[in-house]
Amino acid sequence: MKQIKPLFTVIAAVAIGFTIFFVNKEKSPENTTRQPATIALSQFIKGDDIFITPDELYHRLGESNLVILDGNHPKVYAKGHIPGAINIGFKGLSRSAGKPGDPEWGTILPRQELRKKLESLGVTNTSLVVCYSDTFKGPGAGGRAAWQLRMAGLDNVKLLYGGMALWQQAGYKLTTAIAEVHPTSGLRLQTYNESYRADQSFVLKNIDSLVLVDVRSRDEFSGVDTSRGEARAGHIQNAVWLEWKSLLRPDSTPKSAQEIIALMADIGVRPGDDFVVY
Ligand SMILES: *[C@@H]1O[C@H](CO)[C@@H](O)[C@H](O)[C@H]1NC(C)=O
Ligand SMILES: *[C@@H]1O[C@H](CO)[C@@H](O)[C@H](O)[C@H]1NC(C)=O
Ligand SMILES: CC(=O)N[C@H]1CO[C@H](CO)[C@@H](O)[C@@H]1O
Repeated sequence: MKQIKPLFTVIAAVAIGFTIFFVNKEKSPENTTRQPATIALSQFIKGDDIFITPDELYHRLGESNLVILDGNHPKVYAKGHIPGAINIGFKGLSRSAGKPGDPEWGTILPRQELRKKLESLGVTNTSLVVCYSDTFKGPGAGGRAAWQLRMAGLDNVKLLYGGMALWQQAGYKLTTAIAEVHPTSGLRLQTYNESYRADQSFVLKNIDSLVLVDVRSRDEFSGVDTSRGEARAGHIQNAVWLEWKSLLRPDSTPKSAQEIIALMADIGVRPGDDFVVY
């Protein structure tokens, strides 16, 4: 059976998953807002590989091999998005037929369907794909897409550091112009890398030894909040709670590696340990 992610791969999942946290309702005029904190990607394992900074993305806008995927709700996208970004929403690369709790609902599209979908979005095997979202309105969507694309073997896939909020704080504009899409063909995807996911049978089989981390709100964890469409209230047996927001700073960027290590230690996870997050 599958090996589960080492600590920093999963931290990446979480960081990847939930980058933005703080939203400027107004579009900021260029360069009138404060400068973001120094960005030290190399403190994270694979940080330079996984993230792209707002400055780097800005300087690459317009490059022919760049595909920007916006994971926000279509209504948020319509109000403003990064120039050239194509809206895929939260479940754009996932199976969405049926309802939460149905078998396979919300899981990654089968490989041939994913390939067609990505070709329709203009992705080739040499594209640089940048994913982002707005965490309050599209929580985790950018990271979810980046995670799925990496699982399918596309290695030139990046998550925008700090998401849409840091982009704006850095002084870069949003647009309401709908991006032109240039469909492609000939994309090659790998057989999915199964080390990226833990399925139900794996979790059940290992339930007594596994560290399971529930990253939802405290009320969802405790079963008080049943408003999110989950099939059942509460959490998986033995899961520990660490809310996704607690890994982020108020400016939507990840906390430092040292702070994250300390938070993980509080739930009994040390660097190098395996765990499953949901
Ligand atoms: C393109 O496909 C090849 C072969 O499958 C793979 O080795 C390479 O990493 C892919 N490139 C990107 C950018 O995903
Ligand atoms: C699957 O992903 C893991 C974690 O990123 C990596 O170590 C491993 O080499 C990958 N396996 C394949 C077959 O690409
Ligand atoms: C869009 C733009 O011109 N942004 C600039 C804002 O200011 C910083 C530093 O002062 C520049 O690096 C950006 O290019």
